[in-house]
Amino acid sequence: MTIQTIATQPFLDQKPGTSGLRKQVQVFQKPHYLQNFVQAIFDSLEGYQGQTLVVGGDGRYYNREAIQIILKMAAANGFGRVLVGRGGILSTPAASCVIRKYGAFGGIILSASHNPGGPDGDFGIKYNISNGGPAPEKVTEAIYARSKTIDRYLVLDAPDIDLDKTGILTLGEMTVEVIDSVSDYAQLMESLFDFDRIRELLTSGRFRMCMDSLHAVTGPYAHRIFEQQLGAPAGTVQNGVPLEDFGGGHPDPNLVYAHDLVEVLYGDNAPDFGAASDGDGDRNMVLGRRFFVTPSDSLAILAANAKLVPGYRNGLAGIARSMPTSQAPDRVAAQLGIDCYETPTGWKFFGNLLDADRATLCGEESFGTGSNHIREKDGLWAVLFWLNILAVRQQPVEEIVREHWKTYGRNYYSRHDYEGVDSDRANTMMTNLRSLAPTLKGKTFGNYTVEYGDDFSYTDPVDGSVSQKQGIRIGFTDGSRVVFRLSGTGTQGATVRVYLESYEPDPAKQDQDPQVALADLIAIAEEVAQLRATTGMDKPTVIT
Ligand code: G16
Repeated sequence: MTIQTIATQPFLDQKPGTSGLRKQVQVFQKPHYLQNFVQAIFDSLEGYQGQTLVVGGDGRYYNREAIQIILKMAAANGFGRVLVGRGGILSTPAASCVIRKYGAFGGIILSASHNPGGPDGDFGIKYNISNGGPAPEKVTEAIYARSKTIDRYLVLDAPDIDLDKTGILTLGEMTVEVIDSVSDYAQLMESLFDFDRIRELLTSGRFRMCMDSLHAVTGPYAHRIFEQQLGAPAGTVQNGVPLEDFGGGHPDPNLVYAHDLVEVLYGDNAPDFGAASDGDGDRNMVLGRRFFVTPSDSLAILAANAKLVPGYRNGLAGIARSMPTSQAPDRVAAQLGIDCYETPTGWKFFGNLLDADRATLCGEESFGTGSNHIREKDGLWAVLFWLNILAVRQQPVEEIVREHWKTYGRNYYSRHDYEGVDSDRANTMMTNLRSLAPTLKGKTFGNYTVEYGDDFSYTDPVDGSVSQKQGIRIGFTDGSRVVFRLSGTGTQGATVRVYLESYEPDPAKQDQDPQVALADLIAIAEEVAQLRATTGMDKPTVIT
């Protein structure tokens, strides 16, 4: 087996977005495209010779081919060992768990998360550092810079390896360990949650749950944990076989794309609890019977109930949420006397806070919740957290949420997405908003008076790094907010995201439809951003 040096030319579009490099599959299939990016990652790292790399993906189309390429490139570049999930499968949280558990140098995760898969769908790749979390911006910027000058990559001339049997193989001088994709992760979950109590609940005959894995990566994890370890009846996990194209669906756990689950939970004889996760298993959606829990509320409720869960019994060091996430968790943090950090969108911004033990729980409005157990958000962890709370409190989901609102007030919340917008028009809109926002202070819109308008900038309290232009915020004197951002995870055109939030302390007024409660703010968003004219759309494509 010889190491080949292949001459190549840079692609100029390899700038990682909110979470790694995401493109259509056909882009990744272009000769040298994936290889260039992988070599740019390796060239940006120091000290990995002889070290361990973790590799796995969400099983989408092109996962297996990409893994074979990465293994041969890792061997040629001098890694000592690669741990790869069987069949090339590792959910994003499982990859984070494995990196940490085995002291790996880092990991490469292949996923375009919630974006559709298949030959005409999307693919993605991201690098995670030794704490198990997504590479911080200084690393992704170095990778991008290198991708623009790259002129060669190294690859071992070797046959493909068998990814379907666990065991230890060699590839040149490098060891490849094909590991069970589920067991390390399942063990970690068992160490955090009261499995006996959850088992009691799931086998009591008084409680039914439905888990929809959307034909994506969590199928094997959910079968093992819910059905085999916790005794939930067979059939509890639906769409539990990962498919390369996710069965043609859109593996995004929200009210629009997880509609099968929504129908079950809002139908006759609905189960007590429903959950879904996304393509790579880091997102979650939680439903009670005929009841949707917003991700922001979910984070707040997990924080308020953390002491009921063994892994968090000693309390929380702090909470962190992304800027567009509702301020519901802030209220819990205030009550608990702990800090609540507001970070830009992107899980990578939580890494330093978790490493420095400033935050224990983190969450985002984009259906991501997690904790210091790993350095990624974690879909099944959130589901188990909820099950643990339900097992202890023995109340329906809806009752728990309503009691929470009574205590802390309700943060009405909604996100309006306009997908597939012309990029130039979307960028112009953001530029206009950037100049307009600071001029709005003191201006009134109906009952609302603007308290501040800015473009969110974040200074990391641990390493002092500054991230600018993270979203236009318009805050009102009563704590309500409208936020505008462009998504950093799409692959076609631009997606405009509008985040809307208002606060209602009065329990008598906490029962409105959020779209009704937020109607004035929705109108203000239209007025300041001219959304209809910019997007050419009458209404958002997705409302969550
Ligand atoms: C990624 C990031 C999240 C972010 C989400 C949406 O999630 O890890 O932190 O909230 O994208 O980002 P955007 O609004 O820029 O599209 P995932 O699940 O796609 O990896």
